[in-house]
Amino acid sequence: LEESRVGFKKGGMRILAIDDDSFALDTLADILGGMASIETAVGGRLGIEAALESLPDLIVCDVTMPDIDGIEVCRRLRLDSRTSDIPIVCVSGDMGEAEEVRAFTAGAVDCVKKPLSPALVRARIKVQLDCVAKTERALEMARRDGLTGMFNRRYFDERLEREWDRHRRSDLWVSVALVDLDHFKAFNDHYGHVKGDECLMRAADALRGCARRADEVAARYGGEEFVFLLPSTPPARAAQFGRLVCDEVRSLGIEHMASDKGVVTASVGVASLRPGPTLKPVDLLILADKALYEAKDAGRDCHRAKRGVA
Ligand code: GH3
Ligand code: MG
Ligand code: MG
Repeated sequence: LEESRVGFKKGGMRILAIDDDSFALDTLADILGGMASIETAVGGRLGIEAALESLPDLIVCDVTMPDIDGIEVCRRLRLDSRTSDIPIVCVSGDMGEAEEVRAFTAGAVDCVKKPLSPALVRARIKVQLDCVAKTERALEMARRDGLTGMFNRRYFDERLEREWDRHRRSDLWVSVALVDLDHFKAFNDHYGHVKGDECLMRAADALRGCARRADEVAARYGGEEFVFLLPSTPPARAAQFGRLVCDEVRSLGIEHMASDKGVVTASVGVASLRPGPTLKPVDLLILADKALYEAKDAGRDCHRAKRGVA
């Protein structure tokens, strides 16, 4: 869910409006209707539930509500990691200086006063929506590799850490596959860096296509190395995946006269572990690195798989 919030927006922006007065909600929906898709919730308790359920891009929340007031709604949504980054704009009829300070202290990004001026509300909300879009673009850039557009190592490491914690509570295997292009220094020396970059981009496209399950992550680990995160994947399936990756790179058929294979190939090291109390994510990568070394040693253009005992 968190993922879908920071990913490229497929639809438009979504705003959740919270108010105890359903007539006020209709008014708000009319004012904001052209700017985003509007969801409404009546009262603070339902508002918090709706926020957690739909993870909107922005929340507009009335301050004076009988069940849970808007300030408390702000505070609670701030404390929950799932909603803590969603900007909240407070709306109130009698917003004095002290109440405005309370709203900002609780985590609101802006305050608007009732009766609502449609033009002013739209202008202020637009500022917030633009800010959300800018932040999302920046987040997306921060987790992508510049050359290939793949996820980068930072994002991979974060995801591995998260999956690791999730798997620790289950009895499932988590697997990774390290992919290293063979004789790539020789490719650069023979064809030049520009062709080397093109080769990396083509390999990246092929590798991205290998990660078919929604929870699998393909990333550029650095240089001519790529890595896959394969959650809930037992050793046999992970090894099969390693073979598929090798086949995919070879079948691109990218000429490599400086390699004995004649085309660009990859070596793959696969590792599977069941996260135990003493193991860390880095142990899985160390294991994959050992398997990769064995694949290189066995003549390249092949995969080797290892499993660890938890
Ligand atoms: P091996 O088969 O043992 O993996 O040999 P190798 O030559 O692939 O490995 P080595 O680590 O010696 O060289 C990796 C090369 O990858 C060196 C570097 O110039 C190249 N490389 C790394 N990043 C990039 C990049 O972004 N663009 C280009 N064109 N080349 C890169
Ligand atoms: Mg390498
Ligand atoms: Mg290499």
